[in-house]
Amino acid sequence: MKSTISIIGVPMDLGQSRRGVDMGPSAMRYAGAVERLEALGYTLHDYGDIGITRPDKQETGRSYQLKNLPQVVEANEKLATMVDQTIKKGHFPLVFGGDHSIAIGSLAGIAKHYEQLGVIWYDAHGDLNTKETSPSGNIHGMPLAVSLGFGHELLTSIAGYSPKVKPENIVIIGARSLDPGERELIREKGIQVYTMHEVDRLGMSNVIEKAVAYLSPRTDGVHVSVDLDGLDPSEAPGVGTPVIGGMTYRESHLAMEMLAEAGIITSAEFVEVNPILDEKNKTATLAVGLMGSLFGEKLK
Ligand code: NNH
Ligand code: MN
Ligand code: MN
Ligand code: MN
Repeated sequence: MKSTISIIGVPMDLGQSRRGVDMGPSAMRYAGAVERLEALGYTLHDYGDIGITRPDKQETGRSYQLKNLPQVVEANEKLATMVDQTIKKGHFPLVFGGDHSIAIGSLAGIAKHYEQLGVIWYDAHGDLNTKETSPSGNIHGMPLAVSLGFGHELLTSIAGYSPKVKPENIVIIGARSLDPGERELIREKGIQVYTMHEVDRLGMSNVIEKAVAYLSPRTDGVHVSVDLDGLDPSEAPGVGTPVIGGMTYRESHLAMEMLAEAGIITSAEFVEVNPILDEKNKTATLAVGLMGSLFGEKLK
């Protein structure tokens, strides 16, 4: 792993309907992210938070097709540029959300640096909706589809190219809430998905071994996108869309530790931490612990 890590915060909650996830970057800093990684011997650059334009009136209802689209596009364009610059400097980009729509900008900034970028999507959801299949109009349910080139053109064309990733380079882990249109896209494109059923049956250790064995030979870099709602809400209560029956604290640490051992991860993001819905910063603290494992705490 690179020895310098660049943190970029994206304090945005416009890709979904519940206020508070815009405070995620602060909460993870407060939980000691920088100190935790410095203690492992990395050099940290905290670039602070990117500026978010708030709409006059935030769209939150169910009737909107793509909520707060212009502002989500603007934020992701900015993020893509920032991420691109950190990679050009030779740093490891570590992005703090914000809601998961920011993965659009992360991947837009990252993917141009790789021929075959792999993606591990650690999430209760597939985030493979388009305007047509979305049950909510929330852009945070769409970033993986957008990165594959499906969705509104203003989103797919961020950073001036599309698609960012190929379906065969994606592995989804922890899914337990997939919408009908997402299931169809998964089937049609042959995307690798380890649902909670597979996590239960195989155990997390086998799931990560298989994911690493699958991605290693076909990719030249792997982005891991950690949506905290991938974990069980009993352990990660501070998220906007909790889904019962998720991955445990232990399983999640094991996953991060095994990814550290495999040495394949080249960029990461931690998203959907909502301090307003949290219990004494439990979820942000959990996220920072997972960062420790991902960056090799156990190997030191
Ligand atoms: N699939 C639902 C939607 O598109 C929920 C997505 N919510 C998430 N995704 N938190 O990770 O609205
Ligand atoms: Mn998500
Ligand atoms: Mn999710
Ligand atoms: Mn551990």
